[in-house]
Amino acid sequence: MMQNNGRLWAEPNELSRESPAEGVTLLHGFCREDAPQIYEAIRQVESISPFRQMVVPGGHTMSVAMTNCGELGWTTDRSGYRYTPEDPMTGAPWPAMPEILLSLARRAAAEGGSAEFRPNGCLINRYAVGARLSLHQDRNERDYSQPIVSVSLGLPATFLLGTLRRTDTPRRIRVEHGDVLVWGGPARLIFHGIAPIRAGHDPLTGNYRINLTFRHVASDD
Ligand code: MD6
Ligand code: FE
Repeated sequence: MMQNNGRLWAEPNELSRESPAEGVTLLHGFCREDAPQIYEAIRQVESISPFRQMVVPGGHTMSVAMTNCGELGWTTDRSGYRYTPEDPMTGAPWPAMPEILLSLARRAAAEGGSAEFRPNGCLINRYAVGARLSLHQDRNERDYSQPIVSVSLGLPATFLLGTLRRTDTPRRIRVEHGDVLVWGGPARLIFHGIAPIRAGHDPLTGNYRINLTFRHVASDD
């Protein structure tokens, strides 16, 4: 491991941990070994609730394709953002969260200091080359006491790490295949996004980046 400007640079295939901001832990390579089985679980989910490009309230179609697993799934359409127990595309409940995903999320949260993480929703994002996610806050969960665990697979990306103010220039953090970000506490509501994905090929996912974000969503009852 080498020091470079105070940042730890991991050798390829080495595990390392960084804290790019208070409340954010980057576990580099945390799920790289399990990635094939994780990806297989995503394929199962996608066979029930396919990836689709959703429309935001302003009328624009997102470049990122999304699906969900778990009790509650995040969706958007012309009328707004919300969590629902059913997939609006199929009318059926979102697929259950596969055990391998639940266990990964809980182990990563514990590494990031949250031993009691109980995710009940997982948003799955699929980025083709050129797809991006503009700066946003994750605030539809209504319970901000638990972290978000965010898993990156396939093509690398530049994660835009902002602050609590939308107008601050975000920092750029590279996230790669097998990396896991644990995100909570003082960072829970910071603005963030993903810069346009650059062309490439990944042996597992082909021409895509896949991201899983596990959350605890407060239910209505
Ligand atoms: C992505 N992630 O990495 C999108 N949100 O594709 C997110 O929007 C995100 O990674 C909250 C916490 C962690 C995240
Ligand atoms: Fe987000």
